[in-house]
Amino acid sequence: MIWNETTECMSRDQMHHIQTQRLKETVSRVYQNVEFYRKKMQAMGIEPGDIKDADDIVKLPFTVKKDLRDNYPYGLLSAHRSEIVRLHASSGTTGKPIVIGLTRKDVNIFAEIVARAICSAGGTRDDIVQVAYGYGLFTGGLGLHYGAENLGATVVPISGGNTAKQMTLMQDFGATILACTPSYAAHIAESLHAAGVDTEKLPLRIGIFGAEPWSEEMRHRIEEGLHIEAHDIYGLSEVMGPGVACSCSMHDGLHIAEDHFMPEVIDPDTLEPVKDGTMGELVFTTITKEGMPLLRYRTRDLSSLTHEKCECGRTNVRMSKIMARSDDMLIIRGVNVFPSQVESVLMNIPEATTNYMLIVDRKGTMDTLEIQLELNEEYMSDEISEINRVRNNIKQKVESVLGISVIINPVERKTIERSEGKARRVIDRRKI
Ligand code: DLL
Repeated sequence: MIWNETTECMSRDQMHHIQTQRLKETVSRVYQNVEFYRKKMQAMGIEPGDIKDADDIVKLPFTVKKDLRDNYPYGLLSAHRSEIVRLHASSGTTGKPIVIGLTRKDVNIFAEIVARAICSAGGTRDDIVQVAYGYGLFTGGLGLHYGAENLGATVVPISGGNTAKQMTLMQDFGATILACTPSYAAHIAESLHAAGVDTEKLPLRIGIFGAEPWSEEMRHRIEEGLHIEAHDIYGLSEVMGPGVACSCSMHDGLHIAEDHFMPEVIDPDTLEPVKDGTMGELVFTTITKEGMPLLRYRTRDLSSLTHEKCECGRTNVRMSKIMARSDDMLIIRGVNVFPSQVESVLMNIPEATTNYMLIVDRKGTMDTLEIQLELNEEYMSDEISEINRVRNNIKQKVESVLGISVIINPVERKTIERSEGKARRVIDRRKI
């Protein structure tokens, strides 16, 4: 089922027309109301009148996270404070948090795009949605909550954590959809199995997972563990929150709600847009937001776009699954390594559980990469030779993909920290 056929299945010409109109309105709005953008545009010698078509987006200035920090908390608001009905914030790893203000119209659009996303994942008003994303300043909990209510489904607003209660309520209330981070879904699956619950007998049928990178191989693991179909939902607080894009039944990329968020993919070095199919940095311009519209916001997420036809019937552009952020890249002995590459290999190895951690260190002048990994009990052996066989097999597979030597360290069960939200999969001791 498609939630909003008019906007999700329109022709490219119609979409272009709508985007042109909305982009012009947004540019005028921020030029008028936000000093930061007015100054930036003046410095570039452009005025709102120069934006005549959606393709003119390339003339506009970029926005980066630092701009949000520098204007903390209300500097980028484009609506009067009294028009703002909700604030969200994201702490990030360093410095001041960033704050996002939504007007009533923004909040309604947020609920619209999440309803679309749940629907494209196969959800209907008959579903019971267990929202195990964190509620609060994070957009995950409230985002899924209002989207599911808008769809007309039954929401269980349990928030993240308290896994024992998650398991009890999941069974008692008969949840059919689980919404949380993929790492938390893996943890819930593991906990259900450990408690002897037969997940095949649960009514749970769909997972709506996102907020962190996860490989296709991890998706299959979670699908097997929970006996569900798992979908990928993408978004970021600065742009709105979850629902900026979501996978459909084809599982071949994520449809972007491009009538609200115009995407571009750029080469992060030259800042020039790249062609469809080419990986680069994802950039969004919000074209309907009132509270805090952003022009050409650089997400740091790496993806590519495709306008190819999708069998699901939606015509909205698709972005490829985000496997990494440019800031996630580790440089180990001069070689670029993305943690997701390691995950893809590990999740194809039957002996590996979903619990792993990468530890990067420096011994003398030499970088080292250790992979701590919990192995499946059925493969755990007291025989040193058997553990060595498994370790060597994993080592060989990971090294052939990464091209650098790694240390595989099978650890005791339950030694690796479990995630209830966004997982931490890398410890880089070189920075400590
Ligand atoms: O994580 C919003 C969200 C909540 C998305 C729930 C999906 C589900 P932030 O905390 O601002 O917002 O973090 C945004 O998380 O720039 C990506 O790097 C990453 N991210 C979000 N969704 C995905 C995904 C929320 N499906 C940042 N795959 C983004 C990979 C994702 N990375």
